[in-house]
Amino acid sequence: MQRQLNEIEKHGAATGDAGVPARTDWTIEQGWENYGAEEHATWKTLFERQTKLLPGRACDEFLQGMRDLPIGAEQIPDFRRLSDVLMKRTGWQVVAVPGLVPDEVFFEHLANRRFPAGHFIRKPQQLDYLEEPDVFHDVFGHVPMLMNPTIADYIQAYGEGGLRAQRLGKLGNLARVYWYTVEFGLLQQSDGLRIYGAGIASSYTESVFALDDPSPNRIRFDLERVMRTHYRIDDFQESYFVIGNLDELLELAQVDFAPIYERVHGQPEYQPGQIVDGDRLIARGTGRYFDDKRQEP
Ligand code: HBI
Ligand code: FE
Repeated sequence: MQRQLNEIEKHGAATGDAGVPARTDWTIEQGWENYGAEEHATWKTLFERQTKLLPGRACDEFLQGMRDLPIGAEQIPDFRRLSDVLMKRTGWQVVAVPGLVPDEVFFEHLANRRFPAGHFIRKPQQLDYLEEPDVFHDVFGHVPMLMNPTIADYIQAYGEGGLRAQRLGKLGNLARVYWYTVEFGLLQQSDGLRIYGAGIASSYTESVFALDDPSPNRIRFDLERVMRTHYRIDDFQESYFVIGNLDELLELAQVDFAPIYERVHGQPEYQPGQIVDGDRLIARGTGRYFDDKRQEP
């Protein structure tokens, strides 16, 4: 997280000379008319390969959300058109931001059912990995799930929970819940494991790795367990946490986290690849991919 925040400061370009955003909520105009042919072409490349890959991999709700949205291969979507459809369905909007925004600003948007989406698109040489959320990650990865009423309410609750967690000094714990659900969550469907996390759904390589590679652990989601688990922002996850259905997230949104933060406080934390007593394992990972990497010079 710290590393991500430092990134914000470097992005003076989107802010004024003093690094201060023009609007206090950090929103900007998407400036849809200003995208060039090359930027639309990058979107198309990403869109087409991901759209081929996801049927049978993304959960049914994701695929349905995608079908119902004005999103296609030819152009980067116009946030105004997305918001029109989204607003009618779940009361959400998509607003443009320059990239990562401060936590408080991010939570305030979510708590008000506004999804802040990066307005820029990655460069053609960064197709497979970038750290900052761009329009492909934010729109392709997150917005289809926001068409689902359950996820729509869960992410709003996360925004409200984020503001509370910040006051309690527990943002680290909450961020892990977000990470292992909204960003990297897997769902047990009757016909097998599926992706619902946006970080996976917007990544070609991780969409395959998370479901098919024997290396990572796949562990039944447990709130306290996840609050105690570190995550990696620079590579595939070593463990994925699996929910049984999306309604589990809504139950989670109704839980008062304050006493749980207290319980978790001072207890041992877990490394991303660690398996611990009490884990309900869906698949124990071989760790192979990560071991190989650690041996690289
Ligand atoms: N800003 N644009 C954007 N997108 C994010 O996902 C995001 C952010 N700022 C803070 C943040 N995420 C996280 O640090 C919180 O979820 C904890
Ligand atoms: Fe994201």
